[in-house]
Amino acid sequence: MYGWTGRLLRVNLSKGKAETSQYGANLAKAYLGGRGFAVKILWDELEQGVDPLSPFNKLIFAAGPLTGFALPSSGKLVVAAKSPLTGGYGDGSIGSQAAVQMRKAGYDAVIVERKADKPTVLLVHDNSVEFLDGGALWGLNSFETEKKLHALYGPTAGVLCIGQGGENLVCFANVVSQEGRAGGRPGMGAVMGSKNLKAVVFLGTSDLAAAYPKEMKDLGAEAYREIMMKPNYAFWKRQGTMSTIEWSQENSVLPTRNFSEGIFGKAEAIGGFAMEKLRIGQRGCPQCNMVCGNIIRDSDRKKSELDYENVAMLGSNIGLGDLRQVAALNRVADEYGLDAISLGNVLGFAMEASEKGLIDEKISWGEFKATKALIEDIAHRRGFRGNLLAEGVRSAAEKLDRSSERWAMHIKGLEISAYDCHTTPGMALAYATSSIGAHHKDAWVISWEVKAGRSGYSVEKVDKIIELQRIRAGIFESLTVCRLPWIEVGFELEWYTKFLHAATGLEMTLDGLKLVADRIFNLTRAFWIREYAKNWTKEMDTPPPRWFEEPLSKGPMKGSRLDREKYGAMLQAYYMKRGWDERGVPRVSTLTRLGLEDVARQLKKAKLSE
Ligand code: PTT
Ligand code: SF4
Repeated sequence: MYGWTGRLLRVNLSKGKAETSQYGANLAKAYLGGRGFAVKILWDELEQGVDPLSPFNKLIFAAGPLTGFALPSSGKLVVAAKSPLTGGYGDGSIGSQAAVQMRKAGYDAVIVERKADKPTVLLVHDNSVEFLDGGALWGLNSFETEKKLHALYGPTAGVLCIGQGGENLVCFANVVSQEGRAGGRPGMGAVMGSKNLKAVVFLGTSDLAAAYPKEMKDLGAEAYREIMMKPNYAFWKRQGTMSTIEWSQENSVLPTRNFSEGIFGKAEAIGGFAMEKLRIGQRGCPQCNMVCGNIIRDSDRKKSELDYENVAMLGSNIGLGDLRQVAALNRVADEYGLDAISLGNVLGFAMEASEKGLIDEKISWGEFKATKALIEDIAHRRGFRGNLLAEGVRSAAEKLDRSSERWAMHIKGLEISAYDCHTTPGMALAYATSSIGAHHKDAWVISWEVKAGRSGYSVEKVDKIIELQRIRAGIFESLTVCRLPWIEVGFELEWYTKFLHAATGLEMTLDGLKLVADRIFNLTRAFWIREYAKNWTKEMDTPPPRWFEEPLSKGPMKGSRLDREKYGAMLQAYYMKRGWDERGVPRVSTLTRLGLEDVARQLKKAKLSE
């Protein structure tokens, strides 16, 4: 095969053994890589009902056939496992030298099984796999850990590691790399910690083999040039994702005080232009010429890399309007390896619970020092509140007071990312039907919806969401290239079919890729259904009551809220278009059409589908 290395590395941490296997072109063509490989492996190999933090969960690092070639923004991989936060399929995308080095070491994916009996660092150097004592690193934060590993293995080594959050099994701990790249929102860092795996280091020395090397070289050079010529490139380079703060504020969708409002009085102070004044540097993922990580010095004098989601969730959502302080919380989240989106949610939840007198501790909106101390408690699962919040808002609401479920802002257990949906039913549906819970990565429909007319619950919106899910959840997550060149500067999708051809020799049209995307999406859905079994209901695809019951009280969209009945009808229209039944379970005919006959058989045998 070209493009793909055709090799998987399977690591057994309890035995300290590793073995390589080959896979064939059929798997490659049917699932592409990244999320496609991850969900296929988890479906095939995980026992239904496995405890996500037990040795029997599997942690997967998977790249795609473009990863590591000299192509725009191709330095990403997917980290996946059954999620301890949601109990369903979980993954995240991470831009890291580790993606490039893993492929150069000769692997498209690494499957980590069982649990080491002591803290371990996995060192993968081409064909050599070593299980090193990670005892000296255990307890260090992600920045310290990475620094030590780079000192040992050189600056170009690819490192993925966890901070104290992952070690202490915080359910929304993620995996960190390169001091500002982080991935695996639904607790992939906790799964890594549960396996006593502190870090993975990749060193690869082989060149990747392309089917058409000359075409690949020319295309790559042309593509980098093309991106730089795009009209929005210059502004993107100035602000990256940070300009979304101003956009969200203008459109009343900036999450504010635990998603109770869509505008924030101090939005300007934490926005893209404020960031520009404080910026001291920029960095990004490998192979990228859009470098979007903007660094400022935080209120603790440390460097912190800012992104929209982090700033909104650790800023407006908790009522904090000082960008340097927001940056300090963001830095702490990276150090501990805690997902900043879920963290902003649990903090907002705690502040609201405090305001309503449901917890003893006083923690007020926008209070910096107390918030920082609370994050420390969460990362170490210290005391009642640290432990409670380390489980995420769904679990916290169940344990605290059932009335708080109304404003525990999650879908299927994953905390909502940074777009308030009181006024955007399409975005609410996109969150509700995402592959991993309430994340915007599968369908960021909101920018289109705001232009197209936000109040409607139309079939056109359903179509748009499905279209975006095919492109984003399917194509980008399986090729594991960054989607931002496409979204932010309008780098056309056709480029990716050309890249795929040059890398693999495969002639696949966009429609062909979308079919693969549907296969992956339905398999992911089947994974959730199998895990939740009899407890699966369509209510799992429904946003929290707050957006239906508590209208916005401020700004131009004052009085707006979602309509439950219309949302329900839109959800049913979505199911129908997807070929799912009225509970959102894929029909046998749908699975069969996608070549998932065995999945259909298994769901039927377990009496989970019609
Ligand atoms: C992603 C989610 C996002 S989405 C952000 S900011 W964003 C948050 N980043 C965090 C962080 O940083 N530190 C931390 N401790 N927690 C964080 N949680 C949040 O995680 C990221 C970029 C961004 S910045 C986005 S939109 C795009 N996401 C992509 C994606 O998902 N797939 C893809 N093929 N391309 C993408 N390109 C963009 O990548 P998750 P990264 Mg990330 C510090 O991880 O779990 O997917 O959640 O990966 O390398 O940091 O790049 O306004
Ligand atoms: Fe990474 Fe940003 Fe480049 Fe995407 S645009 S590859 S997130 S630096």
